[in-house]
Amino acid sequence: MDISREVFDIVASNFCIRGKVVDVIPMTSGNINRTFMVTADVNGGFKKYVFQRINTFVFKQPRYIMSNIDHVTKFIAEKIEKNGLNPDGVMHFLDTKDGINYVEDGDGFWRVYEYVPNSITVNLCNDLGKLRSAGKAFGNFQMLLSDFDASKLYETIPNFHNTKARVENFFNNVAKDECGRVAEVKEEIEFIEKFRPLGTKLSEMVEAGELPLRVTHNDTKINNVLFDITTGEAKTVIDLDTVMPGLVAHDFGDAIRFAANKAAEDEPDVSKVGLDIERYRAFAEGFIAEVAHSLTENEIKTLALGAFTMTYELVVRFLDDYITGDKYFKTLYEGHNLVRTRAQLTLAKDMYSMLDEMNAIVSEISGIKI
Ligand code: GN1
Ligand code: MG
Repeated sequence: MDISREVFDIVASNFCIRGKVVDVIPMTSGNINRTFMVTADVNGGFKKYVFQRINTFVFKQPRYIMSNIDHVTKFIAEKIEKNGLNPDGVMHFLDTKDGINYVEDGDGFWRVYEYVPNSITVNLCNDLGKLRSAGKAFGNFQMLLSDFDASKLYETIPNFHNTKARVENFFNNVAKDECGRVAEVKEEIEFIEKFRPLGTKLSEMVEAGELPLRVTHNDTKINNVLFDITTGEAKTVIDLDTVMPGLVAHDFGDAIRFAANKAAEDEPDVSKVGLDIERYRAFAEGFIAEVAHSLTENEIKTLALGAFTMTYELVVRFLDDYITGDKYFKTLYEGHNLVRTRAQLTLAKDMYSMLDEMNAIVSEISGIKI
């Protein structure tokens, strides 16, 4: 490992973890931050923590994320306590001796939270019960924050899901072609151009005031849900780095993009990629049951389009990173971002061909004609 054991000892002592660090296991999921499961021997009993080093290329102002997280987790924790709900329903970040929830030193920007016992994350999931439960968890997360004062939040990554701005930026980078990679991705660029009107429709609707902004999670991959190992039910939603004002359709859509795909986000064999409509239905049932009562008709009518939009947006983002030299997303091998692009492009096309069916399912569940 490129980070020495000593660094973990120093971070642990900053967060007042009194025991000795006895084990550090890198966790591979997550395309941005570095995450480690750390075990400490506290008075002869082992206690587990999750240590994360924030990617400061992506998050230019990591203190802002931690301020958002502080507000959001405290707000949810209060609600949970008031309503007698399961305290595992929110993450508990540790404070340092100075009473702040991060440590910044020569080795980076670190935060620590307590590992939620008996919990597990999944990447690919074909268990419909789990998908329904994940849908409920993300819907519930949004409902818990429905009366949260959004003016307390920093916009940690401006225009994060402004697909229109991302496409404009992408074409500027195509024109620059700084790595000389544009010639080999002509087909993918044509796809982005062809589907630009549909892919940027939600951004246009926001500009026209046709969709409300709410406090949303913005990174609703199923591996950002903790499941109870015993019951298989979702316990809590994690990765709160991008909680910001956003669209309900983005949260629904990004979850579908990841969890209702028959293959991994970066599957090299695109013949395996496609939308599994039963997984889509299961997630939609859980999510819509939680949020439908508080949504406008336009929001419900754009949920399925949100899935296409987020998949289209990831085509743009992965390809943008590829042609600008792979600086944003962690890559595991040369060309990884191009493999991701092609998998997402295949999925976006599949969703496009199934949009009517996807809308029909939302209609059936919500009772709103689309
Ligand atoms: C990143 O770090 P992770 O894996 O939760 C990215 C998301 C992308 C996702 C694609 C801050 O999320 O927006 O959808 O990769 N997060 C950020 O897998 O850019
Ligand atoms: Mg993330």
